[in-house]
Amino acid sequence: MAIEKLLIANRGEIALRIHRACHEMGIKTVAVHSTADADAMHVRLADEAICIGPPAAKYSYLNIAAIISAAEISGADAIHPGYGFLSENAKFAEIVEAHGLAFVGPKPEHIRTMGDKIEAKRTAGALGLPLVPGSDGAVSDVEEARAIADAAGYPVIIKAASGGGGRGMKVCTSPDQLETLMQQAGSEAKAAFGDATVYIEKYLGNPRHIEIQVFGDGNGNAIHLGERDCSLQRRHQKVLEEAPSPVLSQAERERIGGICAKAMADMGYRGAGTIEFLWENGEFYFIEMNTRLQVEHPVTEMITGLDLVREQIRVAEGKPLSVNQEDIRFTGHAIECRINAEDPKTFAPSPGTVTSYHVPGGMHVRVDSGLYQGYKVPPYYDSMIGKLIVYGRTREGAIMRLRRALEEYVIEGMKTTIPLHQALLKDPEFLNGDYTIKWLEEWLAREDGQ
Ligand code: MV4
Repeated sequence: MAIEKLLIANRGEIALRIHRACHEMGIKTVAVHSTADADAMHVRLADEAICIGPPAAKYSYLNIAAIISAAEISGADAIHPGYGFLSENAKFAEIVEAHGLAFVGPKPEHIRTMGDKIEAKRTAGALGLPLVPGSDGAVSDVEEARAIADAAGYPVIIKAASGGGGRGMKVCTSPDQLETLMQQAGSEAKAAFGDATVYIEKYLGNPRHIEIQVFGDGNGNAIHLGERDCSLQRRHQKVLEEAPSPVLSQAERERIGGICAKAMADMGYRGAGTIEFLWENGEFYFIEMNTRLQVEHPVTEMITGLDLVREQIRVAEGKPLSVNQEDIRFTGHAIECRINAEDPKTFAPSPGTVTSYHVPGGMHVRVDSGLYQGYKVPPYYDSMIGKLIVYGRTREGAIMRLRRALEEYVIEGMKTTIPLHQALLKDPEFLNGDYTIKWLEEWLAREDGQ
């Protein structure tokens, strides 16, 4: 099935990213937007635009009936969900397909499986991915929990089956806290997700977060596109990502990548996916899989030369992947800075009108952003207003280029996290690639004290 018109069920920079891939493929686009986004760049560029509701996402970007209606009225034959919003909603994917539309994403059953963290872990284990030691599934009984924790060794972490993004986790350092923390985790999970189910893992104290980009054609063929190091996070929000990871050798990349690609081939996975691991002392431990295109996908695009959105659309059309594993070469180094409309010290949101604007350019510099002079950043959504991605032949070269690009970047009318990135790029430990998931928050606390 050839896609001729695609509806973009998202907003901001990713909506623009999807629009660009479509127009490069000769595909017409339909933007759907809330009343707050009528002036967005992707709405202006799209071939058609349909207002689907008020600012609150619940009534617009999460409004399945309104989005399906917009697809029917405009005659779109596919829907791309982007990231966030409905991108990992299995029910939405089913409804899209039931209306005879192509869902630019994985099969609904795979979205559902990976959305349940216990099912995801069981599936990953059966497919041969290395797991964090811990419970085999849900744990409800305290005696069972004790036996599992004793076997894994303290500290352990209690996680919500319906959790993710770091919500509903409890670290337990000794047996006498186990019962209390299990109950707390269970009731917090119930309140947050409507599901009290929890499971237990050995707690890794100081790992890196390394994720593998995978791609499947839905017919048993799959490839990996290497890793991204996303260890630099604050409160489970990524701040800066890079590819390749400063700690992996080509042999280690091929080994874990090969395991992931084989797993995706065996399950008949379709589209883009990211397999998240914690990495400690040279070992990978699966934690979760994301069944969507991720914010940080451009760093992978820069080191592989592959257009991931184009590839997603191709497989949604039923075409094979445009490349084989042997065609993929990892060249150079890419780094992405997430630019948020936030105070760079307190991280308080800072929406406003862009009064002065200049984006960096030049060789190997990419800016994915819907901003323009005069644009008013609405206060209702995520504070990320753009991404600056640079490429260099080496990590050092990429860092030099990133400093130069950040120097050129002018966004006036609101506070942004540009100064935070400039400070980070001076830190000797960052420059050495010497950081873990705890490093950024400790660095911020130190910076705060100075
Ligand atoms: C862990 C962990 C340590 N040990 N699991 C946080 C979000 C969710 N995706 C999984 N998370 C973690 N799981 C075990 N067994 C530490 C974290 C974690 C973390 C992971 C990735 C990136 C940043 C993080 C920040 C705090 C905790």
